[in-house]
Amino acid sequence: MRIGIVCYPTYGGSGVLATELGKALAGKGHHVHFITYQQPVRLNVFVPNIFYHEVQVPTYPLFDYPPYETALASTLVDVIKNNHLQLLHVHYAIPHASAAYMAKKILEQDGIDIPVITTLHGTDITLVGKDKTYAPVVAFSINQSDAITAVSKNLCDETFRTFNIKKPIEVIHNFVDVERFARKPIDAFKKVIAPNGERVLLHASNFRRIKRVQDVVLIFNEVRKKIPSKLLFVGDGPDRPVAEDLGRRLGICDDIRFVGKQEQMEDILAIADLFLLTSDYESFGLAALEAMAAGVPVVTTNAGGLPEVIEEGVTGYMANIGDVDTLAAKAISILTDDETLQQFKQGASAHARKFDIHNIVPLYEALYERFLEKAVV
Ligand code: GMT
Repeated sequence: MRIGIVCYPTYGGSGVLATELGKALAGKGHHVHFITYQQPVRLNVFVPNIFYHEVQVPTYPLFDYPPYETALASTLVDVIKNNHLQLLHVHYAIPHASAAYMAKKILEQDGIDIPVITTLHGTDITLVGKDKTYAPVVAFSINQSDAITAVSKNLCDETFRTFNIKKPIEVIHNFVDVERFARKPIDAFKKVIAPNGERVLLHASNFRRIKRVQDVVLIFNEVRKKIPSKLLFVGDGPDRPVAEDLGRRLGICDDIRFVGKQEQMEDILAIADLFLLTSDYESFGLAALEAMAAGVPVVTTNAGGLPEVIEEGVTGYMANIGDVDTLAAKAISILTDDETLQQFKQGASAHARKFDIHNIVPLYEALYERFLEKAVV
């Protein structure tokens, strides 16, 4: 198949998922064309049947806001036509679903019918998408998609609750390449982070308000009172100063390390003992799944789709949003003795296999195949 993928190229989960999907499809022999404004961060390999088309957004003194959506739609028309793409898969509704709709309509004039699949990832529905400045366009363009998928049952339900969607939404859970994440720890790295064999707690995100990174610091503060431990923050974003300030105020910043945006998550996860995710909402929580695949138990809120990913008492524990005391107590119960920690580590990696790339990618392929006969070859 010749497939176009549109996504955000940044560190966010939707871009990661879209890129990993494209790489997996290419590995199965499909031709995959990424169309976005920057090389996706996880697209860091050369593969002959992966193509990258950069969307250029020319500026003009008149534009306070260069029209990315128009540039994307025009690039889509060009790429689809000249590479004879058979299907377009867009990740994150805003503005990808509406740009895809525009491209589809333009191509119709040339007798080209390109099926559009829109995958909803979370905040495109639950936060940004439902803002009334975007909502009518989001609802319309989702409804115009030939197929809609959501990364969790929770997100599917939220979408129906939020918008008047007139089509079925298929749930295809996010996936992880379990083999890739099952790494041995790099001893030298572990020694730098935890020189005296302390437990390593980890949080990775884009530090947006929704992640409640202050709760991560508060949980860590409780854990380190009982268990020698270090906290590693991966990623960056608006609330990083919030976490830093709180760490300073609590006098624990010597035990907290911010390592910024990192590509080699598997190496970082390999030295971790516990992953913390304290979000107000997660449609799925891909970061938690990647942690589990690396054999790292998770303590998370029970928000959104997280209960679809975490097996309570086996891969870790969940508690209510903001219930720092319970989350800390759960973390301590996992980390106190080696035997318990080992059990949770095994539970986490075993459960992650249910979401292995080899189980989920065929679901997307089967969905694509349903539209193949419609596509222009
Ligand atoms: O979590 C983020 O802030 C990034 C965001 C994105 O759109 O890139 O992630 C969303 O999509 C991921 C992949 O499907 C999900 O695993 C995340 O749970 C979801 N984030 C939210 O719902 C807040």
